[in-house]
Amino acid sequence: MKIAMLCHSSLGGSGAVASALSKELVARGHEVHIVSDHVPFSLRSDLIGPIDRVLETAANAYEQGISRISKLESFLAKTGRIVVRPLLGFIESFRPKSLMHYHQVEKIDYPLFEGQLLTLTAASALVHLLNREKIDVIHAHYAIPFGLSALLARTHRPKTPIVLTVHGTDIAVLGRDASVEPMVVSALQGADKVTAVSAALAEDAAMVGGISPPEVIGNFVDLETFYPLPREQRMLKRRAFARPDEALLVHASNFREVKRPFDLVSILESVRLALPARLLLIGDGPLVPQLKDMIRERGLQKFVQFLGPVQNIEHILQVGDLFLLPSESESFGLAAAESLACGTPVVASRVGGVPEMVGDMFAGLLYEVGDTNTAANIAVSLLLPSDDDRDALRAMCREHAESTLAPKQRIDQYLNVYASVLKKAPLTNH
Ligand code: GMT
Repeated sequence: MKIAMLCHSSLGGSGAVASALSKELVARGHEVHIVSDHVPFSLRSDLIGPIDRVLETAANAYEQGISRISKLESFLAKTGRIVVRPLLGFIESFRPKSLMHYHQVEKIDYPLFEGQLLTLTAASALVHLLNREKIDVIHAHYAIPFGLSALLARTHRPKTPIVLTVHGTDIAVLGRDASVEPMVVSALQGADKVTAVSAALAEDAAMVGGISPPEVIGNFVDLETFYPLPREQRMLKRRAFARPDEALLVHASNFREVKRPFDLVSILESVRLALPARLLLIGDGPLVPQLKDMIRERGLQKFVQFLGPVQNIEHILQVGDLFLLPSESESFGLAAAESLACGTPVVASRVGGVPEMVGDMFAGLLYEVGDTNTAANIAVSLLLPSDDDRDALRAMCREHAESTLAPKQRIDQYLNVYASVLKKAPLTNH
């Protein structure tokens, strides 16, 4: 199957999910065309790594060969065409083929427009792609702009089915913001199939869009990348960030209001009343400057480290003692799920899809949004026990991840969704 995957490139769960899904689909022999404004963060090494550079060089060499042959072809145009055409076809069959492709959404530089018109430029990039390739399914991630871009592109190719996956604030925040809400509704109502990353989000999307509840396809984690380290190795790597007697709390996000990053500081402060502890912060976002001010005002600079965006987040999640997720709203909590797969327990607010993701086994580690005292108490109760007890808890986290977050079933579900929309639209444009 050939899938056009529209997704955000910036740091964040929806781009990470679209990228991970693309890799899994390619591994199963499907062809994926990523349409985005930059190469998505987690696909950088896949799409512009050394292998691609080698492929690019090989492809260029091939192109040059073709242009020489084309000259020869025009020279032999009158008499030799019959010989040259099959020769070209033969050479084409040796052209290096990759199943993962990237299509740049261009920036529009026209002084009349104040902002970027991502919805339109993404739709245009998609139209160009649809004109060039026999795309079977368009899979848009995030209701706006990409759900809408897909609908616009489809005015050129009316029979290409659209699958829309909603991820979180596209519904919970933008779906309730009068400035864009009608467009969120259009994206939800216009797609052939909507999927949501948790049951809580599916319910919300149904309410916002006036549609029947989307199919739930939870996010998944690459369990071979996100895995627990043996205790000795973990303690060794952990030394880069904390002393052996200090607890290491970890958080990763895009530091927006919805993530409640200031709660992290309050939790750290309370935990430190009971035991020595440090906080590692991964990612970047608009609230970072204010967060730094707060940390300074509370005299906690020595105990908080900002790592910024991290490409291989697993190396940090593996060494953490706890992952904190104090969000106001969270449809799934991908970084927390990755943390569980690394064996690191999660203390999180009881919101959205988080209870579904952590399951009954870890329901006791959830607290009401904003109740940082309870969060700190839970954290301390997990940090105080013996090394053996903490290792047992780490093993339970991993078991939970293996039984609920493995990719296979989720990829099967997406492929079934693609098959179902294709069945409904049997007359393709090809
Ligand atoms: O919706 C957002 O806030 C952005 C989005 C993203 O791109 O990071 O995050 C959402 O999608 C992730 C992947 O499905 C989920 O793991 C996050 O829980 C979700 N964020 C929120 O719901 C706040």
